[in-house]
Amino acid sequence: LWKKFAVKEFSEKSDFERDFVHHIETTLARSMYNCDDLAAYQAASNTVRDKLIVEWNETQQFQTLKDPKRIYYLSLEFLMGRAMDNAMLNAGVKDLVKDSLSELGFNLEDILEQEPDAALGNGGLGRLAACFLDSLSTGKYPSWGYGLRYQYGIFAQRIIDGYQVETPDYWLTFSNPWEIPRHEIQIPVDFYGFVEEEFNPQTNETKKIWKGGERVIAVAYDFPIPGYSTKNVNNLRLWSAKPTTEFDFSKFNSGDYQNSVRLQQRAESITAVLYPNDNFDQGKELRLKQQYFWVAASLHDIVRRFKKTKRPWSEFPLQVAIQLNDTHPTLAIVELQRIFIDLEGFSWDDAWEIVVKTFGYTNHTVMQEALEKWPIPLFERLLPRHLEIIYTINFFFLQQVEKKFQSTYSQKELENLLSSVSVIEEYYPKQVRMANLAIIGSHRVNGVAELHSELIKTTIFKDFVKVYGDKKFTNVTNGVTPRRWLREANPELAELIASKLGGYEYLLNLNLLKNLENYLDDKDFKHKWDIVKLNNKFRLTKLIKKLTGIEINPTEYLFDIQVKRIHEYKRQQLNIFGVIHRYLWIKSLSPKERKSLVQPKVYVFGGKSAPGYYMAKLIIKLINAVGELVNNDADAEGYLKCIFVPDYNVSKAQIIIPASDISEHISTAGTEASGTSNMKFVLNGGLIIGTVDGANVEITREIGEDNIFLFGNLAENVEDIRHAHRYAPHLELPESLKQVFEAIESGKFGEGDEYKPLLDSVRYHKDYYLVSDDFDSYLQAQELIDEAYKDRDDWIQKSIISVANMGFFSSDRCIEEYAEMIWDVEPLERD
Ligand code: 26Y
Repeated sequence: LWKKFAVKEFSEKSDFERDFVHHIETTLARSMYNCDDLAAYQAASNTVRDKLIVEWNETQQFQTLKDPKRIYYLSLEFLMGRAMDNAMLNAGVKDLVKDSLSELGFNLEDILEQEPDAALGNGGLGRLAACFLDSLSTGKYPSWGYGLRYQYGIFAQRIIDGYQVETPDYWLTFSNPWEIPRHEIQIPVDFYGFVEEEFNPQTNETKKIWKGGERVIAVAYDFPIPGYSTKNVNNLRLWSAKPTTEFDFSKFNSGDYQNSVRLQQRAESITAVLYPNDNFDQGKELRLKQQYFWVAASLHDIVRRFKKTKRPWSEFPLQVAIQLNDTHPTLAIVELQRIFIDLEGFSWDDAWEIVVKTFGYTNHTVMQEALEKWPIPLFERLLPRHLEIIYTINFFFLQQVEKKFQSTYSQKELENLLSSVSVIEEYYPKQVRMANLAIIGSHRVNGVAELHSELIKTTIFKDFVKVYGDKKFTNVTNGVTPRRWLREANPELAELIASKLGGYEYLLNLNLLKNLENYLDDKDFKHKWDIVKLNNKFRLTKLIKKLTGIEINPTEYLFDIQVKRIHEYKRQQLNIFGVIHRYLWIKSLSPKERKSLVQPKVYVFGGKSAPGYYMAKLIIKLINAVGELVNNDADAEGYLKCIFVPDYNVSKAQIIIPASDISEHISTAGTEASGTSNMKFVLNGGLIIGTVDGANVEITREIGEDNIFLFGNLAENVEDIRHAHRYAPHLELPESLKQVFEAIESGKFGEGDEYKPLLDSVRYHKDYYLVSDDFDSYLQAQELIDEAYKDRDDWIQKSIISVANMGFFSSDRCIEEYAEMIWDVEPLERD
């Protein structure tokens, strides 16, 4: 009977309009007579959402029926950005919605602007997870994302007097139509407490029982993830912390009412806020709590789903693949082992075999300060049983290592090897090394670009290669979704490409872009290509005007853009020193010389610094101070602009990236694991200036070295150069950089003293990031860019060839590689 009442999805304008008005009048309890853009956004998004949910339900039911192997992607960050535009494009209803809204008197673009970004991530790692979800759905892989539903995403950045000021990002002010609260799914998670031994007289065995001391409830919130051009809708499940309703009566009765309320509030604080550190470990107790809360709830869910199928446990790794997005979810390895031995009664070895087959670990950094370590005393208090299990894992592992090497290694060599691969670092206090645990507990470990995957094998994890050989270590070069990063961000370019390639098929098979090379002599096409870039520059200058008040006429300028987290290793300081150098040069020229020699440039910066990262904040201040001077100097007018776009986020990236002529990916060689914005920029027809680092290497291989501006020292030489710096009596700066430092110290950019730490880190503190070594090479590459830009026809040619060869960097390719090499899963087509 009920089937006849099944929800009807809209498929025509009149259906959409009916549902829209319905939501205005009932869901929002408003009237069409006073419906502003915000209300229209809410009604429109609810209408699109309803369509998704129907498909989401069917996908989930179908998967339950077929019971395929599923992928579980565990990430503490999902930097999703906005959902509405993506949902419409993936479902193929954007034009319909646009026309319907227009008939009702609304402008779709204005309405889309109402949606707050879901900014539940810091940068590259979080955005990668979001691209992966898109590709997993599009590729029809049965998969779930698991994360935390932070009430506060990454902070909103304001620039006040040139300084970064953080303000809370409470993104849930208006009810969020893109999430479905599952109040019925409540999973208890315990912390603290103690471990008891229980003797079982029947089996003559003692069992360890963890009695937790503090209980928190995990409530599920589900976010439907639509695929492009498929009815497959996967699920992202984010957990929110809630207090238990079991009130602490002992406290209550003793009149300590306030304290028992405080305990309840403490529970909610677990999912209150995303930690705003990128590539920097602080080791805070609340962060460890977040990790366990999320991991425990997710595994409970995964194990429950498996148990429902009544399959034997031996089939667990045939049905379940869990991918660890960096070490943040490494506790999942320990938790699964605990479930198997403490709760399900497995032997240690049987349990461990299943655990290792289940997990894969992706490493995203080689930098020491980003490797997670937890002090043992903290661990022992918060998760006493897990620490015991870690000791046991480590004990068996070290035993195995010892056995393998005792006959060939000297005592000393063996000791060194053991202490390097041990999960426990002998330090004051001792620490748990999460990366070592992740490697030992996974069947595959991957880096995120070729160079990076080689580096982890030869540097931070080299001793594990001795133990396991190198088969356990593999590479999956990152990718980005062309749906968001081409079609959604750059509709004009996407359409121009579609007009040549016979439609949008290339969004599903990005290698088809290769066919653009057939049009390299097509004058009309190249002209249109140029116009699209100019239009995108106009779109960006409008945004810049709105955010900073600064007006720029884009027709005259080359746009040079660096947007990413602010970090010393990413070297925004190198870029801004370069801008100062250019400014000094322009000042030294006569008006006539300027006219003939200077390529007008706008330098655009954007990105957030971790709130406690003093040096990064100083770099932001310097960029703004340079902008203040340069943008108001008549001598530089028409030649140089320097803009800091405040509050860089995903939706701003979608406007900024398509507008670049050149973007900067200039990390010290060997420090940027991959980078993904480099891929986005090139996919949008921008060229790049970069070091031989991360995915720049593979981008060069794909697009050809004539189409990229590489500079700087190579990764293989960085350690030697650092060594030389350490032992040099003083560091000799290049003339070019001396001039820049003098200008800064002369007080041109405000109080010269203020930037002393920044200059000193180069001059007196060993220049760890090789700014002085790479500076002249950087300036030369910039000159080559100016030269190349003069030949506009050739520049456009370079741009088209680059785009034509970016097929490899689709996250669809990336997910296929994971599926084959790590997860052993197949797509499941809904019939
Ligand atoms: C330890 C904890 C505080 C922490 C939090 C966030 C550690 C690291 C991170 C974030 C790391 C990150 O975003 N890494 C980036 O991952 C991208 C996707 O693989 C790479 O493209 C990029 O090079 C790398 O820096």
